[in-house]
Amino acid sequence: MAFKIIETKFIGGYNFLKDLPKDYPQIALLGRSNAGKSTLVNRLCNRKSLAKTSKTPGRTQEFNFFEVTYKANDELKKFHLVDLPGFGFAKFSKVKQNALSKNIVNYLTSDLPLLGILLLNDSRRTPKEDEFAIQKLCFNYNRFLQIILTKIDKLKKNDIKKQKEIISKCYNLEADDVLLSGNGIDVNLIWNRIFEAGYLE
Ligand SMILES: Nc1nc2c(ncn2[C@@H]2O[C@H](COP(=O)(O)OP(=O)(O)O)[C@@H](O)[C@H]2O)c(=O)[nH]1
Ligand SMILES: [Mg+2]
Repeated sequence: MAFKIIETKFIGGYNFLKDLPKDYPQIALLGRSNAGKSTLVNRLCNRKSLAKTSKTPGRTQEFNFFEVTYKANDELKKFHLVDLPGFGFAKFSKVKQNALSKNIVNYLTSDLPLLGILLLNDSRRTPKEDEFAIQKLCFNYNRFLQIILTKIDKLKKNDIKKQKEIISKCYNLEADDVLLSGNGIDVNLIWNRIFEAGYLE
């Protein structure tokens, strides 16, 4: 489908599910703390610092909403990109970690207009229980799930294919099912996959 991103803007950060906007369809970025979620929001929106990135893991604890206006079939439409809090941040107390995971699970299983999840996986790490739990939830709740390997520029050329194969296998997927993100990687491949999935029209 032909589409064009017209405008992107930050709407707000929210702590409680009850406060989340529900006026437009949502696509959420999910992944371990420091996986590169906010960086990918900026790449997708072609902006330097729309979403705050950080070298210190565990900074984003809010649900950050970005409004994306796009043109498809000569019509202007909108959806929300949602930068979710990172999970599995070891420095948080167990109580805080549990509260954050609960918030994420409640969101994934809510009746909000959540069309799909981009699950970010650092390309140097294999997925663990948390990632598999999210994959299973998405399957059970019929949410479109796209795995994205991040920080590809940190890998040697020869290791990219290898990591793609190893990590996709962990998720029980084919190597080409997973997409890549990193400095110098064309972000349009991710946009294409989102629009191809047919949830946004
Ligand atoms: N080299 C490289 N660094 C990245 C990439 N994506 C994120 N980072 C860095 O990883 C750190 C965490 O990124 P951030 O987007 O804040 O992760 P988040 O916690 O998942 O939102 C920051 O220092 C980023 O600059 C990437 O594709 N390549
Ligand atoms: Mg972040």
